[in-house]
Amino acid sequence: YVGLPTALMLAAHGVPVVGTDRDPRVIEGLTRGQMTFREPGLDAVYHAAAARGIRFSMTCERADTYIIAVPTPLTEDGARMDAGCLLSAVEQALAVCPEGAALVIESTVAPGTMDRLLRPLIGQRHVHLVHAPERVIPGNTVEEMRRNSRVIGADDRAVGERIAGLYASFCQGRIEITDLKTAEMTKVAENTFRAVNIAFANELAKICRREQVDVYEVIRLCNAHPRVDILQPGPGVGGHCVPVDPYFLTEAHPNLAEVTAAALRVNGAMPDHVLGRSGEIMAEKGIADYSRVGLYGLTYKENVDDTRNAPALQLLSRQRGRPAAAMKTYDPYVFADLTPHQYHDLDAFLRDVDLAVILIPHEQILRQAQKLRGKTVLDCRRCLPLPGAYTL
Ligand code: SAJ
Repeated sequence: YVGLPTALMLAAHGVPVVGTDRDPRVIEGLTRGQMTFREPGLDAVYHAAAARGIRFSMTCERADTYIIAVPTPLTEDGARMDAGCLLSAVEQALAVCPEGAALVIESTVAPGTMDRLLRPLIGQRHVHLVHAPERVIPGNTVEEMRRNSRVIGADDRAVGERIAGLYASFCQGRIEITDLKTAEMTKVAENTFRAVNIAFANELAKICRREQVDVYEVIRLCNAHPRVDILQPGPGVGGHCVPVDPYFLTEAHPNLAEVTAAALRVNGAMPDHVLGRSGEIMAEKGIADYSRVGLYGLTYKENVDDTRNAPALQLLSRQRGRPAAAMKTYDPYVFADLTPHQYHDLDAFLRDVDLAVILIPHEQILRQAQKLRGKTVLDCRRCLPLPGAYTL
C-alpha cells in the first residue's frame, strides 16, 4: 500500500527505481501492469513510471538507497512489534548494498527499533540508517504523497539531506530532518493522537446516548470552537496503523501510557457496543434471529478494499460459535469470501435482512440510501439521510 506508490512516484519523477517484493505474483502482475490494489490516480502514476523505465524484480539489487516499506504488525499475542518482515528486508538489502548506502525505513516502528534491532545488523559496515515514516491516508494515497509534509530521521545530517532531496522529487510538502528516534516517536505519536481523539468521540457517543442528546450535533457545535477538533464516533477502529501503533507506547511504557491504554480499550470495545445496540434494536423491533441482521461493510473504512482489523471482522471473530455469528455481511469492495454468510450483491443482501447495520459509509450506500427505506437501520457513522435510523 505504501511501497508501490512510493516506487511509482519516484520513478515517475525521474529517479531510477527497481521495485522488489518477495511475492512472485506481485512482481509478475506489476510487470504486466496489474496493480495490487486500487487508489485514485495510481494507474496514471504507474503509466508515468513505466514510461520512465521502472523495473520490478524478485531479487534485491545493488543500489545506493533502499526504501523499505514492509508490515510491522503486532505479534499474535498482541504484546510486541513483529519485526520479522523488517529484519528480513534489511538483511536482503545488506547482502547486496555497497558501502555508503542508505537504508530508509518507511514502516512504522516502535521507538528505539532502529538502534536496538537494525543497527546490530549493520555492525561495523559503513551503511546509514534513515527513518522516513509514511503519512499517507489510504483512499487518497497519491495526492497525499504529493502534498503532505514529511519527517526524516537520519543518523547523519548529510545523508538525511540526500534522502530529503530524493523525496523532494515528488513531495511538494515541507520535509524536516531530525534524528532517528525523534522520527520514530513522531510517527507513533501521530497515530496515537488519532486513536485517542477517536476514543474520546466514542466515549462521548455513549455518554450522550445516556444523556439523550445527539452526539453528532454536540461534536459539530464543539468543533466550531477555534481550538477544538473532535473526530467522529464509529463501530471500531480498524486498519493497520491507528489500532496498532499505540501499542508500541503502552508495551514499552505500561505505567506512563495511561491515556493511550484507555483509548485502546475504548476503541477495542466498539464492535461489542455495536452488537449491544443491535441486540437492543432487535428486541424493540421483535427481530428474534441474528440471521436477519446484516452487517454492511467489511473493510476498515470507506471506499478502500483493505479489510485489516475491520470492525465487522473484529465483531464476528469474537462471536464465533455464538448466535450472533449468523449475521449476514456484504461489502462492495470485498470479492473474497471472508465470513460464513457473505453476500456479493447489495439487493440480495438487503432482501434477506430486517436490520441493516451500516458499519462503513462506502459511497455506494450513500448513493443508494433509498434502498434502505422501510428497513430497520443502525447507522454507525450517521452517514445516511434516513431520519428514522438508529445510531450508536
Ligand atoms: N475512524 C473513526 N472516526 C474518525 C476517523 C476514523 O472511527 O473520525 C476510524 C476509521 O473508520 C478506521 C480507523 O479509524 O477504522 C482508522 O482510519 P483513519 O482514516 O483514521 O486512518 P488510516 O489508518 O487510514 O491512516 C492513518 C493516518 N494517520 C493519521 O491521520 C494520523 C495516515 O495519515 C497514516 O499514514 C496511516 O494511518 C499510517 O499508515 O500510519
